[in-house]
Amino acid sequence: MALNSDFDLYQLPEDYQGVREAIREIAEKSIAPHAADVDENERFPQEALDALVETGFNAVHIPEEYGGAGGDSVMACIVIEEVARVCGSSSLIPAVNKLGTMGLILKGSEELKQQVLPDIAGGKMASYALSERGAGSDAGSMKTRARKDGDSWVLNGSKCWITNGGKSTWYTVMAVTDPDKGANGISAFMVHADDEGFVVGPKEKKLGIKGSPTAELYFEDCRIPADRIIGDEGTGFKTALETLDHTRPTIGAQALGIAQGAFDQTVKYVKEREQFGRRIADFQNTQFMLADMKMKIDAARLMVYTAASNAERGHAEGGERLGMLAAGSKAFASDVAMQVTTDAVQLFGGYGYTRDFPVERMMRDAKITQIYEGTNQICRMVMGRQILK
Ligand code: COS
Repeated sequence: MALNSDFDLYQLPEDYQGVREAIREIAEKSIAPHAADVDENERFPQEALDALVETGFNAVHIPEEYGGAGGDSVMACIVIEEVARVCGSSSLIPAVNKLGTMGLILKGSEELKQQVLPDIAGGKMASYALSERGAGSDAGSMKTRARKDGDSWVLNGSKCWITNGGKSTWYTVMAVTDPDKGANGISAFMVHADDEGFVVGPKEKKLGIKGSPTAELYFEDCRIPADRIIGDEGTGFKTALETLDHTRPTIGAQALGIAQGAFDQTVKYVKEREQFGRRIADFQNTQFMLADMKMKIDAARLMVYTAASNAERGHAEGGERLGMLAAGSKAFASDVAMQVTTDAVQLFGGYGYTRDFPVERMMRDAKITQIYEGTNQICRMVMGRQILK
């Protein structure tokens, strides 16, 4: 499909347009044909991983000195949006590779970056392990412990709802190193899938994004070298939250892609479907619904790309606005994705409720974007705190 009126709003510089064209072509040719099967059979989208690795779109955010494309936040969002437009599960490959390495990129030592980042640029994957069964939105109440033992850290505990868990090679894991210091007693570590005492639990059975495994992780006296800590001891919670300030726009981009995908399918369908002797596109009700969907998508796109471009500047300025825009763009775009995909199913009528068309899958996939990387309630709380500061 041509890159059409989506970009009436404003033009991204030419380089970005080229990236969008390239990734859209790959998404349509190598990812879209498998999306329904990946969902139906709850299987990992290996075809998507292969296509993304082959073309260097698996982790565009990795700096060039570590073998990556050195793409900025805007470029990462373009890639994620375009993959999500055809397959929500597959878009978690570039999105979670960024989430799983952002803390390291922001705060890690040069040696640790050298150990991990070339792997991810080369096609291995990374995940982010913050949440626990009893510590979801209240991430600071985590119980997983890390204790220093000679030249090692020894981790004990568990993490849950880990996107791409079991498929990833590297994991950014937050654990308590000093229980008396609250949020300032949490540290961040890089754990490798082959580390002693690292165990992947069963996969969750989910409503959507069924191609991306979501697993529990167990740390059973998991021993890692001392230099696998990210930054200083006690800074891990802040690193985790700063990471989310950088990656919430990527979830906004994923939501935006899902919404755009559902919208594109709907526009095509209403021109073909006839009822009462007319195309359903000819009814004013249909046109008004399409107009509302389009307005919401356009507004979400402006927010997501503003937040993404701000992430570059915000990082340089250490900016507090970064967190507010990141949270706002994620919450807004994901609410839009839920509304747009629900309206898409409505316009498809009975067909929309079946797996004969992709909008049903898109509606299920959209739901998680309102929940992960900070529920939309937490995102609003982050904004509220910042507004009233
Ligand atoms: N960047 C860096 N530091 C931050 C920060 C940010 N965005 N936000 C807060 N901090 C700092 C605070 O300044 C505070 O440090 P000091 O004690 O030195 O002042 C510390 O971190 C703790 O912050 P706070 O007291 O605000 O923590 P709370 O427990 O009240 O709340 C929220 C933190 C709720 C915002 C956080 O737990 C959160 O984002 N939860 C959702 C987690 C999430 O998104 N999970 C999804 C995982 S990925 S699927």
